[in-house]
Amino acid sequence: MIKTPVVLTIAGSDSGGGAGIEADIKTIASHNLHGAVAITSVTSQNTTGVLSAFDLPTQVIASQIDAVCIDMDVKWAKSGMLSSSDIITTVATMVNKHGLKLVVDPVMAAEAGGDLLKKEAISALKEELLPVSQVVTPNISEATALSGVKIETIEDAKKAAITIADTGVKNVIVTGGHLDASDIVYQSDTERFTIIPGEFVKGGTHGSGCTYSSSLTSHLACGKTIEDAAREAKYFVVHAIKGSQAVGKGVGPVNPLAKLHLKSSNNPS
Ligand code: PXL
Repeated sequence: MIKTPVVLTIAGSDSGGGAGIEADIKTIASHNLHGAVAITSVTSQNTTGVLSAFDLPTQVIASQIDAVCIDMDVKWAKSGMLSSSDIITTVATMVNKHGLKLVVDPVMAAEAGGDLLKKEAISALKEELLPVSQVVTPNISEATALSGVKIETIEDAKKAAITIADTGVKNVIVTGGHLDASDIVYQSDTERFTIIPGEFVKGGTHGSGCTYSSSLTSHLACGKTIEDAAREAKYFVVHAIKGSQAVGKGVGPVNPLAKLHLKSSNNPS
């Protein structure tokens, strides 16, 4: 029997169910893979914003990662909300200990507002976690925070990607938000850029970054190249936004299961 790949998500919980570990697990499951979790922080949150965040002790985070990795054959993991430099140091140590291939979603803020990363932790992200990671998936504002490059054009995004790759991370994907909604994939070993074209779509976007990075990690865990995985993940997140359901009073959550429901029920929407 062929073993199902296990994807580990190391991320925060969103009580509103739209982003964070909740989005990750839905996304990984809808790629027909097994998702395992290490929760870093418990946020009290809804579609209008973050009310509070409680970070778990670093030993508890490390012990969740140990528990999963000593039992299951985990090759690929993704990280989301890692709110402090202590948590980032712990995750970097565990990535080395278990030889994980890591996709970093450098989460800094919630879509509806609210900081999810302490400002002091940005240097730990650059100095400790990115050097041991395979891919980082910043949006425009995260790419600016990581590189110091103000991004207004695709050329700016390329410059930011090269600067971020200087940390040692092998691949940088600057996602969405450009004038034409395209993503830019930079592979540092070949210095190759690939532009993944996109479209702006209407729908809830809360959790779109988590969903994108989980889909990307799932495809990489199945052996896809970084370019193919980036194409598939973009396609996946567009459907999750288009298929979002009207929930809450603020920024609506993406629906990572939208495509499954369309397939199974002939739902015309
Ligand atoms: O989408 C970024 C994100 C990541 N992790 C958690 C979140 C959010 C956004 O709200 O709540 C826990």
